[in-house]
Amino acid sequence: MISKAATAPLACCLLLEACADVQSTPPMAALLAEASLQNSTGAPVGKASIEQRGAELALVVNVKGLSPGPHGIHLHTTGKCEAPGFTTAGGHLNPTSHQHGTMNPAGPHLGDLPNIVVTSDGRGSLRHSIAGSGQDTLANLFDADGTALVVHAGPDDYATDPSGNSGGRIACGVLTRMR
Ligand SMILES: [Cu+2]
Ligand SMILES: [Zn+2]
Repeated sequence: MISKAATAPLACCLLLEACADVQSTPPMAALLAEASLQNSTGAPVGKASIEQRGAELALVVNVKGLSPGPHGIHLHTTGKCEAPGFTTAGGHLNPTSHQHGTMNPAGPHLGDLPNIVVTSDGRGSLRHSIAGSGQDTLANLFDADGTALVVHAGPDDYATDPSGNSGGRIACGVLTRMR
């Protein structure tokens, strides 16, 4: 027969374990911002969003109707997308005055992202954690002139300043803050 004294620590232990499980469940993702991407003729080619999960800010991108292969994609300094060239979006978001690219010893820009890979059906997706602490990054993303997400014709080499030699701008979307 098991005494009460022996079962009590067991029950206590189970209870603690249950609590630990609850605490280790990731917090709910909150939708912070959205962007609708358009190509050089103004046609819709996908969507992007920024989700906050605890201290993590994640950029989620889904594109369609683009040419297959890897494409450079970045956060640019100005939330203005004027087709066809999208030069109104400015350069890469770069509040710390670094050079371009994760493989550049003097890089990267805050706005630098891994290439988005488009498959033969013209679709591609990307999920990437944006560097830096949540509050600083939010302040940089949603400054007075906003931020745009820009997709390029070719792949980013992650090293060549100022834009990774990724070619022309083929799609653009303005990030709009939701909350
Ligand atoms: Cu770019
Ligand atoms: Zn860059």
